[in-house]
Amino acid sequence: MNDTAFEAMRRAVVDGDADAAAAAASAAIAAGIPPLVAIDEGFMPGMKEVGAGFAAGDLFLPDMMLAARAMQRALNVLEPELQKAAVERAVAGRVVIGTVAGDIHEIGKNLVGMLLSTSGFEVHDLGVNVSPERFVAAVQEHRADIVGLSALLTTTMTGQRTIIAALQAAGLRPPVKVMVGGAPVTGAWASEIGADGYSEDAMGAVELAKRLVGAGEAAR
Ligand code: B12
Repeated sequence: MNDTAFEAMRRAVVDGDADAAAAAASAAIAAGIPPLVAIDEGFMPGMKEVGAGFAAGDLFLPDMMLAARAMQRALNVLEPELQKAAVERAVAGRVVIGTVAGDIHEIGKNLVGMLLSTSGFEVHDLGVNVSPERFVAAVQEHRADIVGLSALLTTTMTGQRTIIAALQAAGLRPPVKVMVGGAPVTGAWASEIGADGYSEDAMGAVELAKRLVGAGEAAR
């Protein structure tokens, strides 16, 4: 039964059909499928397929745009379910998150922000195409514990290094921790640029953020 539901989710993203994606997300909720399972096993495979099709030259930019719109609609439907799972608790930490300059990919960043927020973090999402100066100003304004930097392009991931340097130059590092992510980002890259951590997905990002806040407190 779930296989049919996951297939409908995958199909909706591949077809770039936002209405079908929203309907598949609602159906998942009605069937009691946990939202994160729907995302990982239903919608994400569709997104990966579209990315691979684009890389192979079988799909084009408009296909990726429609797929992204469909996935975002599904996330919007699932978000209240994720919120329901959240419990009221003291703020776990303050996070400033954004996609680096030159990069407009936002779905992964949105998902990470959403899960951090349902896990008790105060999240300030700066959006996409964010300059190093804006990151620095937001960290100061919100007294952030952690900065999350998303980059989906091999050409923009170098922006993560620039932002770390800008935070350093502003005298914010340490204590502010930096976590990085996005499809081309790896643990090795995170170490190379002096980030405090990397995660390949949103659940991992939450665990990482908790660890980083714990480490920050221990050092104080
Ligand atoms: C959708 C999409 C788009 C959409 C984005 C729309 C939107 N509103 O976000 C549009 C159409 C705009 C787009 C444009 C382009 N794209 Co595009 N896109 C994609 C696609 C298909 C899916 C990305 C996505 O949303 N995935 C779903 C989310 C949930 O996954 P995610 O982003 O990876 O995020 C997860 C993790 O990475 C991690 N994570 C993400 N951020 C963070 C941050 C932190 C702090 C942490 C800890 C973790 C973390 O957690 C997330 C949740 O699990 C990918 C293919 C792929 N496999 O990634 C190509 C892809 C990223 N795009 C690609 C390219 C080439 C482009 C363009 C240059 C195309 C062009 N010729 O114009 C432009 C660039 C535009 C720009 N300047 O940014 C290439 C990149 C190649 C490369 N190595 O650099 C890819 C890999 C496709 C491919 N296989 O060729 N794209």
